[in-house]
Amino acid sequence: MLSGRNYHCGNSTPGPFRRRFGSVNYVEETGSTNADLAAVADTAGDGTVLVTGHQTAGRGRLDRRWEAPPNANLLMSVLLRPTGGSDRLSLVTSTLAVAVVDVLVDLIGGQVPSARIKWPNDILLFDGDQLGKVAGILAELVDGDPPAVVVGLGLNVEWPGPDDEGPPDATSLVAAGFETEPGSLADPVLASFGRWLGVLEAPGGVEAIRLEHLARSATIGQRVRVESPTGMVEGHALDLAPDGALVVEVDGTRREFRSGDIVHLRSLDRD
Ligand code: BT5
Repeated sequence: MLSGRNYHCGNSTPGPFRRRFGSVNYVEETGSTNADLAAVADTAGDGTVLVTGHQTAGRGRLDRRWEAPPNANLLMSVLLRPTGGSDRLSLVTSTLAVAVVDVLVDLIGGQVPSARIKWPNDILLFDGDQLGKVAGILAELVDGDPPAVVVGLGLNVEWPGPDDEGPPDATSLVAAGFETEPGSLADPVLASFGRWLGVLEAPGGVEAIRLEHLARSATIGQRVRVESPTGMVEGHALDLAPDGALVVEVDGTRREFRSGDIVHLRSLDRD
């Protein structure tokens, strides 16, 4: 059982997609919302949501830390058992990234900055130049029959502000000039995520999400350095494979990367 109370995040988004998620559990503080949902994956239903005001052991990929002071940013995780086939599992990160970009585009309106996805799991803000990483996504597979995916989102709302020293290359909505609160973003994110999960799970959903990710990608078309478990290479980011892998042309050969970090070399060159 999840402890905590329900989180009142408004009813602004009626319709079937919002109902994909159960009640939104809220705890003031925890270690990691991803770890909490993974721990109850045996019994928790599809669409269980946990939001917290503060994580004492927020995690990124590869045991990295996800930082945020109390009550400044949106920190949430969702447990899912996607339908439509196991090929959907690896696309949950892309699906949430597409959903978050749409929420940010709505919030920002027609103005700069723009929000785009840096493969595989970052959301960046750009105003011509790169302003920084405004959100990170961590999807973790939990074994079981059927398996579950716990996907977590850290969205920088108030921190790091313009005068704060945050993690390298981090930015926030407030630093980019958008005064908003973490609590007001949970519901729009869930509504958007529910909508895009519906697309993922429908027939043709794998290709549909690939195309939506491509349309919001900051990475495709860039010269990139890929730091992967198999080493470091430089090349030209060409495409996304159906399972979300990054297709990079390296010395005339197409290679696919399913994990790793990338550096956008063109934006480095411009600095
Ligand atoms: C991520 O990892 O970007 C995934 C972050 C997922 C966080 C959410 S919060 C709710 C849920 N519960 C959890 O415990 N986690 C999820 P990665 O790509 O490995 O990036 C991690 C790196 O980003 C760190 O090593 C720092 O350099 C940097 N970083 C840490 N906190 C940051 C922040 N608030 N904003 C921007 N960058 C940050």
